[in-house]
Amino acid sequence: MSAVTPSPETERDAHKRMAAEAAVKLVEDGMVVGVGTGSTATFAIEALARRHREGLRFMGIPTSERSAARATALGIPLTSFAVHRQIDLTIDGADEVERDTLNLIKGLGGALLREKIVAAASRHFAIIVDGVKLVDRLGSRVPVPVEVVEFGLEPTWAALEALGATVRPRLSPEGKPFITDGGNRILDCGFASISDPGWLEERIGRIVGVVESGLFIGRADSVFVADAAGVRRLGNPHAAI
Ligand code: A5P
Repeated sequence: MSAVTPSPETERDAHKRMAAEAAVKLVEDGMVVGVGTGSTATFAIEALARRHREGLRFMGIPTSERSAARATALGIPLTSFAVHRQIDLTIDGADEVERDTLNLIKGLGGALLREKIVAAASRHFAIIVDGVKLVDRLGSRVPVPVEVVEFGLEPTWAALEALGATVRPRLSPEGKPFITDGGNRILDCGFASISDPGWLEERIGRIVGVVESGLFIGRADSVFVADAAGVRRLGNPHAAI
């Protein structure tokens, strides 16, 4: 049997790891921690597992089945909203961060609904990204993922187009319709450049058939950004944790 050589960490991966490590330093004994989804959040899960092995006591609430499985495999104790209604600190990735406002686009990993529920229940919402994700205006690099129910997908799609979106249904790597943890579909909505993301979030949310959008407006308390120059923290450095 030939040994599988792990692929070397790319520069971007190294930046994601640096941002994750910096944010995980915020975790304190006894906290309930929201556990994000995606490649950057996976570095945070690894750092959380290491701190847990070192003796830090905390419990996690995961934002996806994928992250729950990874956290469990690494020995992180998990809890649920049935036991803890409030989360002290959530650490999650993002697909775009608007540098002046810290508004976000999330959901390219497909977990936006649980991510937004977890963010809304968090006293502190920390975002971890590599520098490529910082943008002057949301929508410039990635579409806005919109989670919709399967029934009536076509009129929901048309309503999103009426808002100016170029709509593409999300597919799995096998080319089948992508199904979220909640059993819904995702429509990726290109808006080119979004001048009023708060207005857009509100208008998308009013469409019947929409479950949630990947616009996270006014939710991030701090953003850890890593690039070749190191890690910097944006937002209020004195925000309560
Ligand atoms: C998951 O649904 C997303 O919101 C992720 O947080 C986001 O896509 C960032 O993922 P990466 O860290 O893999 O870029």
